[in-house]
Amino acid sequence: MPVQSLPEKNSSQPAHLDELALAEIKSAILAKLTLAIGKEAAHATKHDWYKASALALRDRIVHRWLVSEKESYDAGRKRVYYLSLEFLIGRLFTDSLNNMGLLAQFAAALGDLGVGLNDLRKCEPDAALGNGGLGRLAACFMESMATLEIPAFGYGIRYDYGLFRQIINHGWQQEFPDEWLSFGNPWELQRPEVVYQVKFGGHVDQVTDGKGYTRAVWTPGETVQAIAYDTPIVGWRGQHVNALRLWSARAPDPLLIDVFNTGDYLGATAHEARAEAICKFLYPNDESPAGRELRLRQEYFFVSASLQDLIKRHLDSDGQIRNLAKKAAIQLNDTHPSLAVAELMRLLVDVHGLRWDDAWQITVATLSYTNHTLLPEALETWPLDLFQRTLPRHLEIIYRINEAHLGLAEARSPGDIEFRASVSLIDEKAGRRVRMGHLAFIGSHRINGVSAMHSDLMKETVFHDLNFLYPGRITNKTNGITFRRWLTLANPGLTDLIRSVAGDEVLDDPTRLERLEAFAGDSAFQQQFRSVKHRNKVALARLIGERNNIRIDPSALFDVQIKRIHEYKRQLLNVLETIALYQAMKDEPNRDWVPRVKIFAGKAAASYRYAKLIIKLINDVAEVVNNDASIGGKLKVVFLADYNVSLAEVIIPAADLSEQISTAGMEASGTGNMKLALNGALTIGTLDGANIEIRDLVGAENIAIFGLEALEVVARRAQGLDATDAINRSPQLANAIRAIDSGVFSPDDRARFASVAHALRHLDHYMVSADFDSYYQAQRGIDARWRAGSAWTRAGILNVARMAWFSSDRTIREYAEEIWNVPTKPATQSSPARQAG
Ligand code: 4GP
Repeated sequence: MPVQSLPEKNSSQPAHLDELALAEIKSAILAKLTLAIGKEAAHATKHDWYKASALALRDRIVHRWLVSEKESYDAGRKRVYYLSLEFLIGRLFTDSLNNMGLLAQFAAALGDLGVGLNDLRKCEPDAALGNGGLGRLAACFMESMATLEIPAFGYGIRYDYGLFRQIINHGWQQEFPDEWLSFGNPWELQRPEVVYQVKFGGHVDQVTDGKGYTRAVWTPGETVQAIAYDTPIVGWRGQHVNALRLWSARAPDPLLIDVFNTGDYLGATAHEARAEAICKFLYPNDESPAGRELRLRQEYFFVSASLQDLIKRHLDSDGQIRNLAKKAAIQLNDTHPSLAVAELMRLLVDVHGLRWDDAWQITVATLSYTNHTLLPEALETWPLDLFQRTLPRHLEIIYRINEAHLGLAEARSPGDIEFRASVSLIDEKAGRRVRMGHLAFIGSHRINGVSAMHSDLMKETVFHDLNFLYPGRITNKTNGITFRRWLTLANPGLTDLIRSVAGDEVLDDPTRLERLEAFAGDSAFQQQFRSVKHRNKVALARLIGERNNIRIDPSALFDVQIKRIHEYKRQLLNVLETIALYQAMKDEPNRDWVPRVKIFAGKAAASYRYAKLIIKLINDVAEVVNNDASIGGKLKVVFLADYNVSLAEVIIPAADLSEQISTAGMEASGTGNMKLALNGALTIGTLDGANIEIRDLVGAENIAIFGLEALEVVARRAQGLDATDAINRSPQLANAIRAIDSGVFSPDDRARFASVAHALRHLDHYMVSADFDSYYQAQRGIDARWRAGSAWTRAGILNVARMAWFSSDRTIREYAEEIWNVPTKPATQSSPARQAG
């Protein structure tokens, strides 16, 4: 079967196009161009065409949206609310076209108008309203919730600037604002009538009424307005549309005219700037007190607006505040929205007049919380004084929740002061602080981790004592990814090949991927599989040539590590292996080396200096290796700048090897691991996060596992962090560290990486040195497999065939059944999906 790529034909489209529909689409696009953009076709830029097409598509989505809304409203259905400070969406144009079944029609209509759909696609900026995995998961979940026809709202912040744009300057990361809204945003609908007041500061008084009841009255010191912007998210086959509602902040009085007229122009808008700072920028650096305050204000702002909005919707349709838990399920994505516990209590008790105990029961029944990391620094805590200043009423509420909770703790473990201190909502150790992870836990009926191992570790580590106090609340929901974006759209060639053996039904039922198994050893099929991969690699090689001016050979092994730069993700381990391999090649230039291209991409948090130094190291190593003629181009190192969803969509289909090499016990799940395996890459990885479930499903022989296991990491750390033993055992490691330390890669500043060398020798918290040998050996095993050609391809095909379980549709079904208690569209399934674990 011929393999074609966008935009000529996409896998989900009918073979022949309806002429009438085509004419209608053309005239819709032209009408938008004239009436909404104000341009003649002859003068329109690509960007104008993109916007006109997006608006024409949006009209069609909005019709479905209104129908979806009406249906769920009329049926009085329970709704899901997904509260997340991050939605890492990427582009929506082809995603929405594909889900609406309109990709071929739009491509043909635009073709007739003399415009290429693929060119227009690139005009759309990525919506990068997230940092990494947690934000991308939220985007996959929004798509799956629409696909499964769950009435759902995503709630977040409409940041003026998303995740920073990364530029690599002489090897160093530099951050620039991401001006994603500068050309407008055709997807969103501003809702000027949907405005809520969000209050901050002030003081609380206890007021006794005529009947002798005392109640708290909060007199806030500041009000900020939240205005809604809705983006429709359409599910696969276009049957259901949900809204992603993002809040923008503004001051109630935009301009103090009196002050302005005195000539103090800055003073007249200072309060506006303070209000608008809330939605200015994704994740302000929270190293400074001002940054921390802004972060807390962001969290409360979006939580309060979202809860007010969903309660209003509930009251409009049900009328009874007491029924909230029956009609609404609120999922807290990480601790960022955990103020929802206190805010929902405030709204129920102070505003809607419920009794405390009833309000608490409703709160716990409505809320649930997903934890995404065990890193203690990511479990937010807020200094009491900041909290008191910003949210005095909420602090009172938290104290009262804590009182009952500590009473429970005392009953469970009488006289155990340490136990009480460990479960308390207030951390008394490092200055008094409010523990937001604890608050989310106590206020939720279900708490979930994102892979089997992560959920188990939650019980054993960060939530050990809370799990003892509230047994049965922790559950696991292993992450998933939407196959529509990460297979169908990102890899149309592979999709066509899969359809040729698994039938078109595979687009609705991923369990049909299993049908590939029968072809895994078939040499003709293998050849087709390889040629799809090769074409994707040619496309990536072209992009690398354009962006980095590095020539790479598409037939080399593409070894890919793409994710946030973090010590625990161990890009450093990968670089060390790169250096060791380079040295080995130099030592024996005539050996039959497997040609490799090491591809890195990812951003480091602006304030994370060590991670930024690792980026510099990768680029410095690249400079030396790529320009050393003595190794005959057998090894190339590429750092692709400004990693984002759209770049991932190009890299992933072209990857041969997927690096999932985190220190065991530290990666909660990973989702890049799933995307890469689904696209036929083999994984080299540790027994960490969802790698374990991937191994269980693809089979141990189709994945390369290495390194210390989580328990061994704990045991080794307990013995100390010195890695002299590991270095003494491994000449390759010793040489690689020496090269870094002596300035081989930094001749302009030989001491640049001294801190890295020191950490590798004596502060090996992330087990980079400890795991080096095992990793190096596993990589040589990869070389051997790669040489075996057919066996490599077979393993790649089996990876694809066995990934069905990692569809985010499966994950969302589990949330719906086991946490939210909402029905979903029945699965179209030919055979039961294989279970992991
Ligand atoms: C990430 C985890 O690091 C990753 O393992 C997981 O797959 C992802 O969440 C989705 O659950 N965590 C974050 C974060 O992105 O900011 O903590």
